[in-house]
Amino acid sequence: MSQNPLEIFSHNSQSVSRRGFLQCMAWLGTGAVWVMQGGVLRSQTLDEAAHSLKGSSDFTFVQISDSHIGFNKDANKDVISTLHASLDKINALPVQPDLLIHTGDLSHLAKAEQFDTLSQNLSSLRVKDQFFVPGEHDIADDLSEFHNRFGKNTKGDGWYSFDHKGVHFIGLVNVMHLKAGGLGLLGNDQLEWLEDDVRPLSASTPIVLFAHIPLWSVYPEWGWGTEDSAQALGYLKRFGSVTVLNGHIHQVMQKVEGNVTFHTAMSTAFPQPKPGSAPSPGPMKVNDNVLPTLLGITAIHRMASHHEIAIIDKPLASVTSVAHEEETSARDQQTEVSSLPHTISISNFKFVPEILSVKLGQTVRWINKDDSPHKVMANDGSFKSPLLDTNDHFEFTPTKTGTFGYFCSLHPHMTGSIKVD
Ligand SMILES: [Cu+2]
Repeated sequence: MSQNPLEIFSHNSQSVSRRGFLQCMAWLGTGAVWVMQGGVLRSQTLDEAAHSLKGSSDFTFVQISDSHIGFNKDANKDVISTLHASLDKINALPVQPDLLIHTGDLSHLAKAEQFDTLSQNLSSLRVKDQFFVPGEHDIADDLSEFHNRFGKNTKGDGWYSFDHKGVHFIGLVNVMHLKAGGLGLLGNDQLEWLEDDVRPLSASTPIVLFAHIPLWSVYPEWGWGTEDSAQALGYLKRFGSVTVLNGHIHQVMQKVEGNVTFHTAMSTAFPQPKPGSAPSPGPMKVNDNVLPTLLGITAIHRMASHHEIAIIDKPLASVTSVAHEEETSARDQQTEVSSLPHTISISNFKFVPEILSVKLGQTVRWINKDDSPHKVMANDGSFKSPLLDTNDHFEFTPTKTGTFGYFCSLHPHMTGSIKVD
């Protein structure tokens, strides 16, 4: 996992220009297929896939991700419409998938009405077997709103497994109990459960593992990875075919490592920048006619005979040529930093200033200037904010001297400290 993330194969790899990337997306939309064979992903043309899927497809399932219901900023003011475009495409598939998997961030702010809106919309699907894992946006103080609707019959923080036509599916939760300076986390309880869960399976059982934050090191600088994923994957080493599906990064990235194929999905709501190509992750404003090509669904076809999994990424619309220069980044306009004393601005997924000195008795105020929510949490748990949406603030008055570390409990790579004297 020591690859430079920019060198990891993806549709927008260095080998293709931006124009090529968009043509690639359009090409995908018209039916390029990713096939996993013996642990290696390969692409097929539409004709090949249509032929091979028609006769030999055992079953298909579809993945959507990162609906962010409730998001209404510039990057996409109408996340319901773009969700609907995905759902319409799923309903129109010539072969209806057996299952739908949603890989998290159903909601933007974990509000009851946002979850309800998603449920209502998903009820229009012909696919009735729907499976979910939470994203960090689905946690308010806890996962209760998510659990009440989507986490029934799950274990621990919401992990579970099930079998479908010979494939063992495992849904994992890696957005809870995150630690300052860390990444996504599965935790010991879940790892132990996973080890037990797969123990009775024969090594020839195909495994599909899904979780919100990537279970591979996409870009740890932005928190795009899971601290203890190697241990989880260690339990799956003996299996011949393991497919890992994630969301969170709002773009397609794929990697094959031994018997494991990793795949991240696009968001139905808004795109995020390529790793390292912007000051921070977060909603990316792009030209309106580009947006539909960056939002999409993933259809995965499982072939009965060859233990192959074909992955089709299907953008909502096809745009054949849009110049790179037309893109703008919302974050370019987000460098505003408050000059008020004792104020920490949360901007571009950073606490500014990172270290703040105050006198005992003075109040510290955090203001979120990002289009993404954040949540301030003391390293020792002694104070925590509610979920802070854009322009929300939180105040805390230290009652003793010393240096106090804190982090964002949604994005634990964001850290800061307060020096009180
Ligand atoms: Cu955050």
